[in-house]
Amino acid sequence: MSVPTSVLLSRLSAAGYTFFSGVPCSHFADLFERAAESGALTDVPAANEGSAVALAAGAALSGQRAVVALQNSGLGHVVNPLTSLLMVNRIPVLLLISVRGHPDESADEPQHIFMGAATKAILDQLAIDWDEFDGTTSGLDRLLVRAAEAHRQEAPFAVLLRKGQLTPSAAGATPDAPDYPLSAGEAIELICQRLDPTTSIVSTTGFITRELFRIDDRPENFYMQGSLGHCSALAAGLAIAMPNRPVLALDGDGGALMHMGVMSTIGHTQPQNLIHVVLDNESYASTGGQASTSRSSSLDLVASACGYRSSVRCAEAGDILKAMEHFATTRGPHFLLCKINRSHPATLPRVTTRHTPVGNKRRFQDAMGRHVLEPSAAG
Ligand SMILES: Cc1ncc(C[n+]2csc(CCOP(=O)(O)OP(=O)(O)O)c2C)c(N)n1
Repeated sequence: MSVPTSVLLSRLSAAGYTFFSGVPCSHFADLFERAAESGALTDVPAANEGSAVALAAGAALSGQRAVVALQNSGLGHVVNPLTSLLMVNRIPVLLLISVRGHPDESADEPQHIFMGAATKAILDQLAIDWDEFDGTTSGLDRLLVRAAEAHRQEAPFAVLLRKGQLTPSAAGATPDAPDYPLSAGEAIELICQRLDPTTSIVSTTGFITRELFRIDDRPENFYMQGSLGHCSALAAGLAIAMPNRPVLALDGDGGALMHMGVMSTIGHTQPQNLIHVVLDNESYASTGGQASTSRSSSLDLVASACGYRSSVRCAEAGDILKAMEHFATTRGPHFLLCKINRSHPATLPRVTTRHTPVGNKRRFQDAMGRHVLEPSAAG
């Protein structure tokens, strides 16, 4: 059972909510697009879920009712502002949490298993009142009454949603797709063409990892599904620990924005063997193409300002090749911002069709000739 996004938004607005923030999940159908065009809600796109809660708390302090939509993977970002901001100051906010890896559903991708099993227990542990949405309009109304009661006690309330419980609204535009010439796949092919073959590639969550897997599934690839936003930090840790091995972080704009502070760490620590690539389609393509905020930011200038030794912005094949050739002969850290369009093949293979996460990790460590721990029999 499901309700159209438009019904959810009109019920939220009837219940007095005027402020909306969050980070998309593919289970939210067109919620973010419709919230952005809704005249009744102030829509504020957040770089990560913790910021979304703080933004909502700011609106709540002004007397507005605020909603934050997030995937349960974002609960990790949210625990700090939930506990040390909302709970301690008694600031009411409504959380709409899409539950990936729900224990009652068929198996989800591995990165969702632990959080899927722990979501309700975490909310219980934090003493946050919550309930599951049953996919009906009357069920939604009941939950909003419960949320209003919680808010009267100056407390947050969480609604847990499952896959398919929201259906896209018939009307409404999708955000403008950027019309840069290259797709993510084409940009990855060009980058791989000019790469030292020993380069360790760390790829970010979502379609970018699946594209790399489709194009060149090599042992030197570490597919980082999950932990969105931490791709460049993991790559930097590897580069710092293994200064003689070239390392490339294959990041997205959503992932890079999520923890942009790591760019300062990279500039500060100067791993000379690190190339940080951001494939910037100005959106979260993996969850449905919702707009990110990268269109109004210049990540290449951020990299320069943070102290990367070189930073290049490009959108054309020739410029990518030229930048990669320059990076191969000079000291890093290097930054490459590739402005790309949003197209992908109709079907993208999943890494899990060939590798378990642990299998991928072992193959990657073998390729580097490193085994930090003796592998156990499992996995
Ligand atoms: C903490 C967290 N929040 C949200 C998600 C859901 N999610 C998975 S991929 C993705 C989009 C990432 O966007 P970007 O880095 O720009 O790459 P693109 O999808 O555009 O290739 C999102 C929001 C997640 N996995 N983890």
